[in-house]
Amino acid sequence: MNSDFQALRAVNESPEAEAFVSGEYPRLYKDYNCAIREVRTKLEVLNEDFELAHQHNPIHSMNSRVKSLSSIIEKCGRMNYPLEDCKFTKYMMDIAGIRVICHYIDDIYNVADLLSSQPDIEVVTIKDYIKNPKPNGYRSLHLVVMVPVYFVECVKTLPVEVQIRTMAMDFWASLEHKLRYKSDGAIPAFVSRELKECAEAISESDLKMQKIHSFLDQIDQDLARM
Ligand code: 0O2
Repeated sequence: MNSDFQALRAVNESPEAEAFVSGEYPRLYKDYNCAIREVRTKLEVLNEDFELAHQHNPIHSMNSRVKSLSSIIEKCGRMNYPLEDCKFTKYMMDIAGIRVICHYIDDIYNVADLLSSQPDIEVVTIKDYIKNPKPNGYRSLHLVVMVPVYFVECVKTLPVEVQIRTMAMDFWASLEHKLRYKSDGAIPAFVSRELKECAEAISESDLKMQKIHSFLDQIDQDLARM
C-alpha cells in the first residue's frame, strides 16, 4: 500500500496522529533541519580544509532530508513506535539524514573518522556495509551521530544519520531503490541476480580507481619532495 495513503488513514483513525500532523511535526521538522545544517557545515568545512592539506576534495556532493510526515507515520506503524508526544524520536534515528557522496573508498573512511573525532559529536552506531555488504549487494557506510543544536532557550542533542558512499555505490543504490519502489518490494529473481553482479563489478571498479588515485597521489608527493 502507498505510504501517503497509509499516513492519511492513520491520521483519520488516531488522535495521536492528528495531533502530530497538525501541531508537532512543524516543530520537529525545524529542529531536525537545524541538526542537519550543523552536520552539513562540519562536513563542508572538513572538505575544504582537506583540499588545502591534501590537494583533493574527498566529498563530491551531499544531499539531505528531514524524514517526511508520511514516512514517519508509516515507520511508527510498522515498528510499533508511539507517535504520542513525539515519543518515537527516542527510537527513530533517521529523522534527519545526510547522504555524502565521495570519490574514492579511502575518502569515505577519512570523512567518517574526521567527523567522528570532533569533540561535540557522539557516534551512536556505525554500520559498515562496505566491509560487510548486504546480501543484495548494497554498500555504504552508515553512522548515526548525536549533535548539539543551540536554540534560543535550550540545547537539544539530536541524532543525524549520515550515509557515506562512493559515486558508484550511490549509482547502484539509486537504481535498486527505484526498482524496489516500482515493484512494490518484490524485485524479480533474475533482476536481483543481475543487480548483485553489478554491485560486485562496481566494488571491483571502486578498488581499482582507489589504487590508481593512490598511485597518482604518491607521484605528486614524490615530485613535491624533489
Ligand atoms: P529512505 O527513504 O532512504 O529513508 P532502519 O534505519 O532502522 O529503518 P535499518 O535497515 O536497520 O533500518 O537501517 P540501515 O541498514 O542503516 O538502512 C537505512 C537506510 O539505508 C535506508 O533507509 C536506505 O536509505 C539505506 N539502505 C539500506 N539498505 C538498502 C538497500 O538494500 N538498498 C538501498 N537502495 N538502500 C538501502 P530507508 O528508511 O529504507 O529509506
